[in-house]
Amino acid sequence: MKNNVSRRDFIRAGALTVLGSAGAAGLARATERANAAPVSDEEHGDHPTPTTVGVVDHVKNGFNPTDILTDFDYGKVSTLPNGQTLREYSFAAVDKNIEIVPGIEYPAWTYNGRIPGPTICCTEGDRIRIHFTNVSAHPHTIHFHGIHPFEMDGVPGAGPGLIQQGQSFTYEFDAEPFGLHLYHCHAFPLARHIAKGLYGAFIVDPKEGRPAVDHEFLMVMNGFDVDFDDENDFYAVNTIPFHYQKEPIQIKVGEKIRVYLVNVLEFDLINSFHLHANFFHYYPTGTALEPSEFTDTIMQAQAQRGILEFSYKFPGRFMFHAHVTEFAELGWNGNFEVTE
Ligand SMILES: [Cu+2]
Repeated sequence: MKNNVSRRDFIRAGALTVLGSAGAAGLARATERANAAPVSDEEHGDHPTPTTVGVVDHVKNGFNPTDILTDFDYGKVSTLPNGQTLREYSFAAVDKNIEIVPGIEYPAWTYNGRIPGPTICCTEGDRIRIHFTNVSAHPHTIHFHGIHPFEMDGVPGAGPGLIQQGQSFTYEFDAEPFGLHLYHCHAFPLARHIAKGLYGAFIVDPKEGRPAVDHEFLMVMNGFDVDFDDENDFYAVNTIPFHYQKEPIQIKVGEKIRVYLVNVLEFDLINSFHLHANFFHYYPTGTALEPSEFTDTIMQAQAQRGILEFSYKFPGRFMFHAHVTEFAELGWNGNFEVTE
């Protein structure tokens, strides 16, 4: 069905009539300003892009995107009789309302009540064991990217197939190959199950490790279709639009930074990442220890991912954002605050 109302019309109209929140109205005003042409430099003020007014309730949401940058989860660790490291995780599929922008709650489907789900971290060759319980109102699975047996593929028709409400299953496999991967629900309709929030990052370190850095950050590029017309209304890194614009990521001049960047965006074919006033080394899928590119902008289709490494030469507040301007204006932009 072709909609006569554009996404931005929806945001304006929705903010003023249906959703009626001050925050959404603020976004509408900001978006209108951004769309009005020409806009004088004076009107832009200190804000290079639109933003929302106010903040979402991170406590009620149960997660904060600032924490998700670094909450790498190594699981409950033990050693198997054969000497192999075992990492165990408990995952529950949970229906939960998430406040995406101030005043707008999205009826999400989550792993463990957060979007993205836990960031699984391990070393190549570790045994991964995921105790999965579905307490959502819909059937779900966990499909991991990586190399594993058919019955652990987490798709309908493989192993237990769909995990129904109230049921459990334990996914178990060895982590390979090393690299930056992801997991997501593979129930159908697939786009809806992913867009609702059932995904996360799966990081497999090489046995010899990666070179030491000062900061490692996880960034999952996502978006939300809050009116269910199969078009995204908001875009973000780690779920909350504009979050790192309001709360810049704190780093220092010369520090080595590694970003694990994953694109899970549904409904739009291409996402992108652009770093201001800097260049980064790029390792596609993280499956090699030598970068393939030295650049300031990369693009990723859905489920593409890669590792970025860089340092800042100068202090300042530097933007990073989708180079698709529409995505940036609807939430996918943030800042690194670089100090001496
Ligand atoms: Cu699902």
